Amino acid sequence: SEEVITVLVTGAAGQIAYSLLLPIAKGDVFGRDKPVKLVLLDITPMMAVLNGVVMELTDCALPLLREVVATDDESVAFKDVDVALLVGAMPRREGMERKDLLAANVKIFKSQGLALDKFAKKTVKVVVVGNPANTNCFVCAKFAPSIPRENFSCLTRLDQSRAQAQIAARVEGVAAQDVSRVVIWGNHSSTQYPDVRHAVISKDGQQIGVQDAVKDDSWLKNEFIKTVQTRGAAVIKARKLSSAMSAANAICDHMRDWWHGTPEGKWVSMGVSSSGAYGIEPELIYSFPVTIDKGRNWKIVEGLPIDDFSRDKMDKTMKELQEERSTALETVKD
Ligand code: NAX
Repeated sequence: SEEVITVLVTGAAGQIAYSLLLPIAKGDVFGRDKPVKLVLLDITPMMAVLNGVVMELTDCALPLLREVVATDDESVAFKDVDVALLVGAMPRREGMERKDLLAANVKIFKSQGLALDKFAKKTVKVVVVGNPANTNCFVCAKFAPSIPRENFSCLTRLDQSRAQAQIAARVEGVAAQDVSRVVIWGNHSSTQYPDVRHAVISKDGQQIGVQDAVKDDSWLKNEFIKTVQTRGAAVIKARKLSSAMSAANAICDHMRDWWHGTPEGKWVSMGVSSSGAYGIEPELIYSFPVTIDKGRNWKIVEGLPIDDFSRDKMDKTMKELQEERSTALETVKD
């Protein structure tokens, strides 16, 4: 029988999922010749909306989409999944403290960690998108001890793409894909550190460092970093809704590179379990530059020189993650 990749998307009635399901079902992520089964999880009150999404997927009459399952039951949703894209989370409501949001969402990811442990394939690849993404990922992995820790990641690829795009907009005649080796360090939050100290622009067979191409260190140290850190908020302000198209696109980029491997010499940023590299506390889910081999194993790019400016920013975002973890562990202990 043919091999079908089973892909779970949570928060499937939400706005990111609405931009995410079509590229997956069309073969943009796993391959144009790879059939997929989509499993869509959302909460009970969203089942009618989710049914509308299923109707639309059906109406696309896609050649690779073998089956669609829509459910509000985690024991159904996580059964034998190859890939789990954990997008669903509780949105931040007016007057809600960051702490309240964290508490609500960490409970969701405890429950989904337990479900992964019990029902998913042990080879499952997990991408946590729902915020706070790093800490949710930490909790999810903790409650799925039978699944290797390397199989858990969280999304910081949108931050990487935002950084590449800002550099491209600043340097005449350069496109975002000409910019490589931008690194996102740490938390997917406003403390993240978008680092261009190792980044290069490749154009017409030539390579030039981003710092040399931009020729404005003050802009790179201040406005550039701030713009990337606060881009999500800027989109919300403009659209009155959070990033969805760009987030879905970043999820596809993240998952495609994980599934197929990164091209020779290319790095991508993703939130993964720290090995202790760069003095980051082991097992924290921290965004690092990684390369990925054909066996779907990622490896942190080691040995990059870190100056005082970077060190300070890398430590600040680590500290925020340590604090989030303490709050999270307090919340899930009973
Ligand atoms: P929406 O509110 O449009 O959709 C979320 C969906 O999740 C809703 O349909 C909701 O019913 C569902 N949901 C809630 N609890 C659930 C549960 N226990 N199981 C399954 N489904 C559940 O949000 P959307 O704009 O799609 O964003 C989803 C998440 O992505 C948010 O947490 C958001 O903060 C986060 N983001 C993360 C990004 C990243 O780079 N890591 C960037 C984009 C985005 O802001």
